[in-house]
Amino acid sequence: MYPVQGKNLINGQWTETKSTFQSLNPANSKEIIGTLPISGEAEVNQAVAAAKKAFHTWRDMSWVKRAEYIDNFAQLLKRDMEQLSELVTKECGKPINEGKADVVEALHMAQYMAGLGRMPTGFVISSEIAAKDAFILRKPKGVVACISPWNFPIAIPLWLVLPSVVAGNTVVFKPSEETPICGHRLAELFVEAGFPAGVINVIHGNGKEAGDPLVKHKDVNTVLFTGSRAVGKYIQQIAANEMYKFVATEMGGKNATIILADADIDIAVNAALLGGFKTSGQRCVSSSRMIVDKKIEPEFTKRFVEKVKQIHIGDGLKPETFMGPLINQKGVEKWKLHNQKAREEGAEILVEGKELTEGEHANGNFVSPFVYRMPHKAGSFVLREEAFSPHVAIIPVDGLEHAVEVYNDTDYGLALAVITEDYRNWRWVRDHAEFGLGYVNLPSIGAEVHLPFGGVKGSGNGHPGAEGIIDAVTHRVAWTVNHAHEIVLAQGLSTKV
Ligand code: UN1
Repeated sequence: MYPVQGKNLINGQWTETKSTFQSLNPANSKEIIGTLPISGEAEVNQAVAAAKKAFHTWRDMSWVKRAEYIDNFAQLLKRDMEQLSELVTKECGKPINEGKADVVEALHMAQYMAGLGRMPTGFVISSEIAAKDAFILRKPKGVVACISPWNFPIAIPLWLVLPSVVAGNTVVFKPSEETPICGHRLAELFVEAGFPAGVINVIHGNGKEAGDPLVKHKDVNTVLFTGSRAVGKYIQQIAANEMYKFVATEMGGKNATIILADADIDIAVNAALLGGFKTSGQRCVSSSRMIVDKKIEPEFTKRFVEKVKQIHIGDGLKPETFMGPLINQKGVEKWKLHNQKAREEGAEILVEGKELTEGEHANGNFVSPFVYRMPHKAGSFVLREEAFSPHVAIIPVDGLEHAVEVYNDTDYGLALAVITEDYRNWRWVRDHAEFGLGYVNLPSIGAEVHLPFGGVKGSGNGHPGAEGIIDAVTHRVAWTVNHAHEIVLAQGLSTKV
């Protein structure tokens, strides 16, 4: 079954290039998951041309008809659930339960978009003039570029691709070069589901050689991106040069779980463990800050640290594994840098994270959790920058308002959780904290696809993925129809010539 020979999908044809790259299992770098073409400007040009050509017939179909292709695709996700889940675990390292949740989330997006094909696509609005009907309706934009990350290699591509195509756009999809075989498998299923040639094109390669020309291509109207803040900002800058180019970016966070003095401590410890360490801290919404009221901080910390020390780290295919490897050595280096910075900035280390390099961990990017206590410090690197790894700060605070002030002191604003038994507290947090996804008595992870997924400040540009992306891939146009035999204008405008 492995290694898989992945290819580009351009205009319904499987194509290759002269040079290739490999996708490796992060739990065992000796295992090659697949080989893929390295694409560049030439392949991008072909893929965009194919999408542009297909747009003319695809947009002329009804939303209902387009949604039927998505329904076909949903059936295939169900059929292949087990293999896809295993592939996610093998290619991005997260434990098999998380691999499966990724595919289930993808299926939910497909079901949701298949249903959306039968939902209203606009409104009828009364005109000032009785003989006129005014409509607001959604029209597709054209060619949409979808650039997706490795941490949800099946679900996130579909948050971007499926709303685009149900609305009548055509797509060029570039999967992350860390999880390209998941992208290739999706491409195979798009073909099997019957999407016409050119409607969804898939090209493989890295950001510089394939992503950059794709984003800059004059015929790409919209770029949907989920990934790092640096790349998201770069894409925003490219789009700012063109009047017509629109981008929706989702760019990570320095998320927190806020634990107030009245918190149920069992819920607090559980939420902190799940939010901090599921996916080895590699979710955009992972909590790397536990902001805890001083009144309960010692008890919380004691119980949290005890549990952290019991976390089982290993190959995600083993049922006992809670934390798989980091995605690559760069991820390990980033984790080390954050740990080092914490030491330099005066953190009190509570769990000394280690790189695991022996026995079953010998060939993977395994690390164990790093946990420290540190008072809030303005300008701190480690309390403000995203670590994207199992690296967690416990920050003691004096009450509700101080907790929110500390929470807001980063350039990000993606996800937060608040643990409290008092509805007045959670409402205050909701109204004063800067975030896109908020949770009460839950971890900061676990969003559902029919909710908008995105953030504010450095976490996004206000155009969330999943539910929200339909706004990014459609123009809302006004359409006014006169039923009288004469022209009467609004605002009392004279029609006398
Ligand atoms: C991400 O963090 O990159 O909300 C995506 C969640 C998942 C999606 C996470 N449904 O935890």
